[in-house]
Amino acid sequence: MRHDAKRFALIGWAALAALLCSCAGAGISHPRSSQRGTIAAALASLASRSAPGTRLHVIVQGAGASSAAASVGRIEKRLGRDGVAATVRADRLQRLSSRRGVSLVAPDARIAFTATSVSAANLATIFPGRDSASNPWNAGVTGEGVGIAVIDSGVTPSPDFGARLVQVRVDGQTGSLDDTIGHGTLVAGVAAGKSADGRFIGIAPGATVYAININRPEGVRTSDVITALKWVFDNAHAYNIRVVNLSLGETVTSSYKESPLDLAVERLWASGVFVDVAAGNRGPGQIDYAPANDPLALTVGAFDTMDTSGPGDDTLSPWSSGGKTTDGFAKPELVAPGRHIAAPLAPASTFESIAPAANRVASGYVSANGTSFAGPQVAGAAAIIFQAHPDYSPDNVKWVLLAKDGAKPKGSSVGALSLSSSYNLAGTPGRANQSVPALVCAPGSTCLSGSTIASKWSSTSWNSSSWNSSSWNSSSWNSTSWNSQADWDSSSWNSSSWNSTSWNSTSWNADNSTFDLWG
Ligand SMILES: [Ca+2]
Repeated sequence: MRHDAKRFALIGWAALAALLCSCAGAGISHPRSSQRGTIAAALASLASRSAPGTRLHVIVQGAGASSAAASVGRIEKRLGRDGVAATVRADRLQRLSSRRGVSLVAPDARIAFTATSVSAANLATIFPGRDSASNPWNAGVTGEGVGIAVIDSGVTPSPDFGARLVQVRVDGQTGSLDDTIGHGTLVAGVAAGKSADGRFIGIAPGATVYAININRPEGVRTSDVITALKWVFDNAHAYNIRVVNLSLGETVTSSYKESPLDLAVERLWASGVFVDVAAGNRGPGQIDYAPANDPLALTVGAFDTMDTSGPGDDTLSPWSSGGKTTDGFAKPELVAPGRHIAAPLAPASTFESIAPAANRVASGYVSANGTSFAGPQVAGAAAIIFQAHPDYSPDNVKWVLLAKDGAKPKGSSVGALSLSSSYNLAGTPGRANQSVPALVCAPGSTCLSGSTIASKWSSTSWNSSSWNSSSWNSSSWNSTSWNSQADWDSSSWNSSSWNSTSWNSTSWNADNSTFDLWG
């Protein structure tokens, strides 16, 4: 798989953290010497854009890092037993990664230490205040250093994201990665945008957005989403992507036990990545659509703030999907504001051409409705919690968001996102999902069958080099509950048999018009 990360920031952190873990003796398994080391996507991209003789600053990891860096490049700094910082010519990067004992070559990126100052004083929007995001902002916690993968219609670069936006190119993807629909840019803005004037700020305005554009001329399919999820799986641990936002859903119902998309979501979850999913805009009783039907993921419904900042008049949006899944799980677990949510409007996009004048709240900004825009508020909240608590597992984050939720809006059976109380939890968090029969469990853990949870995750494994594409297909991921689908190998990821789900481009439009996206 080839990746293209146009921009990167803070990428050095993950590699550095991995090395520090190595020094402390945490378990890092080294690939066999016959295996080729990985070149981090951002570094491969940088090298492809560099002249052959350009000296690149890299971090080399693995038991043979030191000798490899010394012979192919120049060692600049030793970083413990199994790693060095080095400079190497761009045209020798492949040679370096192929050397015996090299597991990873990552960029030795520039780190910005400038504190992100975010103020809620000039906000033109209600939702960040309703979510109490200013509480962590005031403490300087904005999601900085945490990656949020936005699997959507792409995100168009703008000053609101600046260098915090990485446009991901997955294998076989050609052409512009910009957002020609407008949906993904809105979603990313709600999660992590920040306008220069401070009027439009997402929940985690310091987080890095990894935008994976799954919009396809022939229509979007389940396999496109799974391909994107696998990219996250392969790269999450290198770039510290802790959160995935999915403001999308299949158009056919399913049990999570027979959903390849839910299986992919659960693989990510067990690897340490939190996944939030928009509930959908089909209304009550319409919740059996993957991935909103997955019991591990946190499903987010929408309520109406009634355009007032006080919670007293807040009411569940009638189109917000909810109910009990065919597998018996109540969804959504949490609600967030989902009407009149303002965020950046992608230039030259479909939304730009169809947005009514009344929704154009400022030049370059539009307000929209839908659970699509409630979900990314939870994604931003999760990024903030992960910055404050990098040792939390996805089960911990889900627990803290649910255990410390806010009052229920009228008509809602579940509470509203309350970032302040979740962020300020004192003591040890509990774990969500403990009685859920998950589809997968983390490699190396005991996956209990039948009626108990799979995902046993520990923070020491986050930086392990064992997280790679081969472990995505590891047989140890398969719980006994998944025996009906025995043939999980790499060839099945692109199987045409998965393309029967009619996840097509019109569903974007239906999602927008039928459900009052602009109303
Ligand atoms: Ca209100």
